Amino acid sequence: MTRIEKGEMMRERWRHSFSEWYNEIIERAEILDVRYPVKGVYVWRPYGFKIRARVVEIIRRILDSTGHEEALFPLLIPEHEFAKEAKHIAGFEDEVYWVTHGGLEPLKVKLALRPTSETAMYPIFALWIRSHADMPLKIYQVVNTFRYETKHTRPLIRLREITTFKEAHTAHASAEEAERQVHEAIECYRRFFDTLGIPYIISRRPDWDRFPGAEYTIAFDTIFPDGRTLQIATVHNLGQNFARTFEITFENPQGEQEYAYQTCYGISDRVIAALLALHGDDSGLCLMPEVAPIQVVIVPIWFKGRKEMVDAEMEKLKDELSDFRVHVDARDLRPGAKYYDWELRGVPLRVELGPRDIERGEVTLVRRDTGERFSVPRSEVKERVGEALREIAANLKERAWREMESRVHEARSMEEIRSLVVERKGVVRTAWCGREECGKSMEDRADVDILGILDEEASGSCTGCSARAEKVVLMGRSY
Ligand code: PR8
Repeated sequence: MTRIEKGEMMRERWRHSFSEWYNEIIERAEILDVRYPVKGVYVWRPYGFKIRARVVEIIRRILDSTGHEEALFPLLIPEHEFAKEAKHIAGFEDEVYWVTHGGLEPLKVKLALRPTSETAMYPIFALWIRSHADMPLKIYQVVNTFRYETKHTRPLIRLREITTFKEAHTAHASAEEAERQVHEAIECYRRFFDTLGIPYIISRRPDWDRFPGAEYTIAFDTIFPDGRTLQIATVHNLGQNFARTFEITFENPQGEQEYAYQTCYGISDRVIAALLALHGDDSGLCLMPEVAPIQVVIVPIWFKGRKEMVDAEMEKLKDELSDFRVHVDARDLRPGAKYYDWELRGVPLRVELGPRDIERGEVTLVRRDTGERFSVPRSEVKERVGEALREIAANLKERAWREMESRVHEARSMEEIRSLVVERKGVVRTAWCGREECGKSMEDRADVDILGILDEEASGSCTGCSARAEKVVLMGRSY
């Protein structure tokens, strides 16, 4: 049996009862406690929190190395600032939580819990930016935000308290610079998702689906095993819209006052949802080594009378593997019970050490992603563990891309759109004339959304109206 076949055999339930699998894993692998008594709000448990910390570390590293600076703005936004940008408020008003009282006293100015921080940051950007020399300004923060979601809430996917909102906001002296920033942001997110082995499709949202107040929105979507897409990152070119509202002006080299050009881009807990969901199987999570709280678990195989010898060897082995995040499972349990636990939690590599291994001068390694079990010489253990972890990361990434790509189909008629998305649980690429009216009618007729416009040349005729096709669009059903 090939490695691929072996891996696939372990993904029956994951594939066919994905939603059930996901909800169960989040709890059983101790990622979140979902019993908190507020809808759409969950508790991070220590194991999940460690994964989260590593994911956040990766995006911080990428942003810091590209000249972004981390800051921290307040959670509360006064109503008069929040309401300034008309389209923004129109887009968010039914999702905002309001603080109306301080103790028993009604507040004179209502305060919004940030659903996103444009209206918290930009009045301050207006104070910071004076001349073109103050730009580019590239600020980010990692905070919680609140959105009163009315659609079905789901752990990490659709939250009312988004606990891991990484938002970046930039200001530039020209439209070209802002445009270049959009590309830099896309590159940052590519690197981020590539590190996490999360496959993605990049598209431009149709105009009716762009971020409230933006000129245009570029989105990253991934596809879950149930065929639904999940938006995992967005990059927005804000043009001068917010700058006009918040009076963010600068003196250009000619000595004239101009409005700044802005972009903003964000990711959320959804990235962690994708990380867990896409790399799992029927036994539980399969964590990417880069973010696994435990990369290698050592399980001793004790035989009567040989426990001391195994324990002594195990200590030595642990020291030899100190470059990795190693955990020794010395609990008084059967090895099988321990295997089960660590498989559920997605530890990438297991090392088994028993008297026989010791006599032979070997250790046994077991890969979480493929279930492969093999012996390696004790003298090479450090190199072989490193090698196995690299192979696991590469395999998880490759198999996630393969799985996602297998769900994308070409559709040439309305019937095909419907059947490929609804029955085959996929996502389709199809031709579109570019007219909003026709796009919306395609969505209605197929009961499938236009997710985005792909950066590709269109040919032939529009699937919706038979006029000349101008664009290739991605259609599917999303979370
Ligand atoms: C902005 N402003 O806000 P965006 N639960 C989990 N994740 C979510 C939820 C939710 N309820 N809603 C959105 N997201 C801009 C850019 C600052 C940063 C995730 O953009 O509204 C989605 O992955 O598009 C989305 O792409 C990201 O937050 C940013 O939200």
